Amino acid sequence: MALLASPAAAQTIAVTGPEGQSLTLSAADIAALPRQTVTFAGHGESHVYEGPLLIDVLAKAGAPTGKALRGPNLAHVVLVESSDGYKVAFGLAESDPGTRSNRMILADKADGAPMGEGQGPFRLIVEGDLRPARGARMVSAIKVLNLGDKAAPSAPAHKH
Ligand SMILES: Nc1nc2c(c(=O)[nH]1)N[C@H]1C(S)=C(S)[C@@H](COP(=O)(O)O)O[C@H]1N2
Ligand SMILES: [Mo]
Repeated sequence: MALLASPAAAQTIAVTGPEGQSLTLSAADIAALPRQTVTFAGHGESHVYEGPLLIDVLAKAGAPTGKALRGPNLAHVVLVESSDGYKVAFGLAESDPGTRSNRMILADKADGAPMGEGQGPFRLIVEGDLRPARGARMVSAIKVLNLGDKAAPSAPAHKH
């Protein structure tokens, strides 16, 4: 069964930081981060998902985290993109465990096993969501964008 033998570990996620930093994370990079376990119920089924906090992944690309998530940094947003073109956006602070008790994780396992084609290898899980729509399957890229950049007072107006 050649299809079933395709190794999930061969797949990667492209992460882009707010200052344009970009890196490619492998399944091993994701697996090496501190792990969380989140139970999520959707469509009447409950599953146990496992993986790092999304913000720990974003920190690798220079996203502000922890106490830095205040003031102008609250203008940062996250765009999660999947290989089927699905896109989910939210404020960066929503993924900060110091801001909200409901966690966002980048799951690489469901019910103790890697997720198969159509779901994995990486899936966003938003703890506490009442429907699974934000649970992006097949995540392929994550971008952190600073929407505050355009209004930055340090950028002088160009007069012509
Ligand atoms: N990549 C991707 N993720 C997605 C979707 C999608 O179309 N593409 N649909 C979302 C919606 S609307 C739902 S209800 C759930 C369904 O996930 P499930 O098949 O695990 O129940 O996936 C979410 N994640
Ligand atoms: Mo849905």
